[in-house]
Amino acid sequence: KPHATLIFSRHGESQWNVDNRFTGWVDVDLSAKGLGEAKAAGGLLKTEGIKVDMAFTSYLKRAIKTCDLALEAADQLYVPVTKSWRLNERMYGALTGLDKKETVKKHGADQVQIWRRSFDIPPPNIDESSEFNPAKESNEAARVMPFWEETIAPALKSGKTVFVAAHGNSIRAILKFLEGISDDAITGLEIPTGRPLMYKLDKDLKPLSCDEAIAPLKFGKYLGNLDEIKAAAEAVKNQTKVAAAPAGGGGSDSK
Ligand code: DG2
Repeated sequence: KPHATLIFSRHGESQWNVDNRFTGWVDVDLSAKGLGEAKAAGGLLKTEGIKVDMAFTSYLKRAIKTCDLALEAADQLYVPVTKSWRLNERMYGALTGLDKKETVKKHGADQVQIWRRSFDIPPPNIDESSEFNPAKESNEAARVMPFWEETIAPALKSGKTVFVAAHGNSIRAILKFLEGISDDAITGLEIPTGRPLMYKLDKDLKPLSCDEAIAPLKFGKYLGNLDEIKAAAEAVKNQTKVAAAPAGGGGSDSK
């Protein structure tokens, strides 16, 4: 009954994920743990008997290496891989390189949550003179969805099995569309590193139902141990959790 299969994986843990710094378009490498996560993701594809037809990744080495290591562990290094800047991470602008918790202390948790997870409000623009300035598009939907429309969706319509190794926010942009997640609910979706997330799709690319989806997802099935995956997603949320009262006074509605 499924017409096509789509598997996402956020890249394995990067060195700046370890350091808890906003990374965005900085080309940071995988940590030792991240290398292991990428291989484990490929091991799960193999265990599940998934044969990938084509793979897509970003222009950033943490995703490119994850793609290669996963395909190698799945014993499918022959799979053609297409790279696109459109699958890059959210451009973190002036936040690039900053410590996530220090940023919360300075600007407050609510503002930082908007910058990290809002679907249409980008972080503050990067300074022209910043060492991290690539002067590019920062809105996920405008950046990522043309690649979905023009490249990934046609492959799926022709019944292929597709693997996408990318980033928290570029994967989130596609999931919002695929699952029909509201602007509000999308801010609560956290994607752990190196965990394959599989969709079975019909001919119109509507996802088929899945009983094991983790809210707010309704259709995606994570491969591997669900308790571990929930804990890893929670850890991403906690990257900006600080004990102190929010900065700037007001809006101290703590959830
Ligand atoms: C992280 C995500 O991107 O950070 O740019 O700091 O997925 O490439 O590790 P990734 C970054 P958050 O959006 O989770 O803060």
